[in-house]
Amino acid sequence: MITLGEYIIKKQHELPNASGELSSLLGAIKLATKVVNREINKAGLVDIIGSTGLENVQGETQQKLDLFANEKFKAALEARGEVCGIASEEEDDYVSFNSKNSINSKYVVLMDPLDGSSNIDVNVSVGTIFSIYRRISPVGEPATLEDFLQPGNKQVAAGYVVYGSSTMLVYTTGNGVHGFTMDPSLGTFYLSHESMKFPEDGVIYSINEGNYLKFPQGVKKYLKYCQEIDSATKRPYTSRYIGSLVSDFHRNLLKGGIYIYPSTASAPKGKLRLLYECNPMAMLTEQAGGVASDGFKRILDIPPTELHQRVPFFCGSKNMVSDVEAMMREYSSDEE
Ligand code: P6P
Repeated sequence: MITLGEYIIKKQHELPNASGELSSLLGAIKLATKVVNREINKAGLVDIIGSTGLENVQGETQQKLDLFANEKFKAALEARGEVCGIASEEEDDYVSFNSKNSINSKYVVLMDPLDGSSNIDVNVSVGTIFSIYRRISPVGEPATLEDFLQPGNKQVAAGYVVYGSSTMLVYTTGNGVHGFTMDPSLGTFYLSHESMKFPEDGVIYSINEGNYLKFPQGVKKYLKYCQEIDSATKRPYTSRYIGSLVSDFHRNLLKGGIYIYPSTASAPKGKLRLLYECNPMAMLTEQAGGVASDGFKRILDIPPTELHQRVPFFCGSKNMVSDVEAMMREYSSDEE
């Protein structure tokens, strides 16, 4: 049984310019995860469920736990002094850390501190998503917007925490995807899933079919393909969607499957955010042998233009993504 901290140190030599800062940064995320996990596990007993009555920059109602999680991750990252700034779903703009330690650090973190948080009140799994880049702006100066508007292929690390039947932290530094399960009696993460891989094929599809009438033609065709009866290709597939990206992703990573949040007539760019949802999940996907695209092109190559920009998101088992991409191409002319 090796702990997350021991594993990070053991693998540190594999990191580019391995000087310990990234290891320390991952340690700060681990610490904040434990604090957030404790509150989530007793959410029904304390005044922390429900909404704040406030809205984030996306116009979405902020849950009390959204803000709690955001503050805990922000504080842990600033205190550790390895990060010069963060961007978050819960922050209108990026936040530059200007303490002496932080301003001289090399990294920035982008995060969705509590994804799927509307599920908290009904006791359904939620998650944290994080993405780590090396800063572009000069060390010793405040972080700038360009530090955060980097394409996903520049990430040095990415990961998620799933607060489910057990609490797991899954991350990559570009050398495979590794999962750690928390022992709640000790509050310690232990390696439980080393070198996680997306099965090339799967029989699970995750999408909000309530939006069917608003989907692009290629997605409609793919859904009908999933539902056809053909034992040779193990169809009909199984529909599994719980409204929490991290949980749907995690199940599909373990069992094989595809997660789709496409553009719709009412949301032409889709719903998920490129910088702190799609890019980190895409890095994990590719490191696990899967594919992540916007239906046409690689997520990690999309050049960001703004912090909270949205993109359509197709990710998971490579043969499943390949199938839907073929239908997206075949029917894309119908949409023009
Ligand atoms: P819908 C949660 O708000 C989230 O960002 C993802 O975690 C989840 O998969 C999706 O949105 C759910 O969106 O429109 O289906 O409720």
